[in-house]
Amino acid sequence: SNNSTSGNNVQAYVDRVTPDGFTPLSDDHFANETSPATFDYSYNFAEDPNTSSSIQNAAIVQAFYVTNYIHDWLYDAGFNEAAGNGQQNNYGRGGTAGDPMLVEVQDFEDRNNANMSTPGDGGSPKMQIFLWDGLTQHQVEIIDPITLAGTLVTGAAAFGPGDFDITAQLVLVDDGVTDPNEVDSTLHDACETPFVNAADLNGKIAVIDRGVCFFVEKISRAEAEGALAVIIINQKPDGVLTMGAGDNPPVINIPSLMISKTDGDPIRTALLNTEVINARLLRTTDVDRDAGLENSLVIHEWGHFLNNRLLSISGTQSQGLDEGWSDFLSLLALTREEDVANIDGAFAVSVYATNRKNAPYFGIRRAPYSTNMNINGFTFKHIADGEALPTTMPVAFGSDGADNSEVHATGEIWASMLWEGYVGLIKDSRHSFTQAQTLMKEYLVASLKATPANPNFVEARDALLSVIAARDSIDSQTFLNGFAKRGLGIGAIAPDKTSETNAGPTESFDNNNPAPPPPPPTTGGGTGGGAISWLLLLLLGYRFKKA
Ligand SMILES: [Ca+2]
Ligand SMILES: [Ca+2]
Ligand SMILES: [Ca+2]
Repeated sequence: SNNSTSGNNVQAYVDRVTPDGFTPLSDDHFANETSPATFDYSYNFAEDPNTSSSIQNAAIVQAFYVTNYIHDWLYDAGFNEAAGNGQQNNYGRGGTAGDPMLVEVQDFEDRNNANMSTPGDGGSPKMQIFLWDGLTQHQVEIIDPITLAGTLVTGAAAFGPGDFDITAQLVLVDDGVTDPNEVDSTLHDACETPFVNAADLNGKIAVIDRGVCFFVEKISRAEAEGALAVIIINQKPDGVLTMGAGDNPPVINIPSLMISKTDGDPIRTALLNTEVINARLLRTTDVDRDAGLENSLVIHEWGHFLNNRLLSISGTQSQGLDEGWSDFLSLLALTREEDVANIDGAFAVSVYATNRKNAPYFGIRRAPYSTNMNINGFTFKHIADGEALPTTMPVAFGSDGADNSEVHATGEIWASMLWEGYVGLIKDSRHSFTQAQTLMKEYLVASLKATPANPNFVEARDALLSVIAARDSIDSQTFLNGFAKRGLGIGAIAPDKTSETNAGPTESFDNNNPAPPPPPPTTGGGTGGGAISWLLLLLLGYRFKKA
């Protein structure tokens, strides 16, 4: 209707209640107008997005607006009714109607992700957007003695309070039993009761060794003796880890954090020497993040609808291209004219949803997108499993390249190639920023229409170059330069489409268009033959060797 977030192109609502889809007479809801033709809801970033329908409405309206915007924006570039877009009513302009996009905000089915399903024309595509975990930060500060003072890296517990700030004296638990099968100092593992020094724990922070019994057993025993909190010392040299609750755990009401063996051994030794140690245990957990506000994520998912309506996609390599096109659509839609001054800088996606406070630079991917090879140095070979990532750039994860064929990882390579071409368009003084963006949008939609089913990288490249060459030979050379810079030049050979590891890409850095054919022998009089041959070549587009 025209007074809620249910329109001809998009129906957006929260899907908080099973079953899947809008569930009438439940907590599932659309957002309604706040005044005629106005949807005015404010979002409170300090508030848990689960808590009020008002904050949910803000997220619904945001996702509704963005998905409608992309519908109209791509419509102008050729993704219209006849091309199979999603609309309730097609107004007699071809295609199959009855398929508005369903946008499900705060979807109950998962967390820390989003997805898109795309049935054939006439079936509504469905975008499901999940809530993402708020950032958890935690640490142990040793306050005194000065010889041990400092801030220690900690592992959190998957149980007990999420937020705390407790300062107290440390007490090493002595359970009086050294387990014969354990080599570690199991007098302090808190696996036997009663504790020899149980009376010392009240109002203190218990220090307990990892091992032999469950974390929750140790911590609940300390809690029973009045401990305010627990520090677990890892007994294995593997740093720290998140402490799991195990099956049917007791309810834990006190804070706990793990410290490493390296940090913990000197503390245990000092406590055994009856030194007085005071420490602070600190943990904060931010509220969830609603990915309905993450425009780059919403547009990425929208891209899957575009890609899968315009071509058939299956197999590891094609699905990697699908992810790359989707990331690129986000970059294309969100890059603004004021970004041009730093267009060779770093452009990350899903920074808000992933909420890596310590490393927002990366967003959700291994590296941000950039034409600067020291920021993003991916080339074609990096779609293959086992190809280590460049050491000349920072990466968030996956540096050994073991999982390069994972579709989002492979997508990074394709999107960085498209980004090269687009930045080339932006830098071309013939185009204003708006012209470059519009051209790119049109080239993208046309190339998806021209790409064969289940494409490999070379086929996807050729489809794009051919549709661009048909319009502007300078732009097609710009894109070829970008592909060649990233190893997908003229002589590149794509992995076999059936490979599940994208094995064996052959790189080429050749950006030279094939030489024009020699002019036909002149029989006298004609002077325009060579020029006509050139012109035909430009109009038809170059044909590139396919793998
Ligand atoms: Ca759903
Ligand atoms: Ca539902
Ligand atoms: Ca349709």
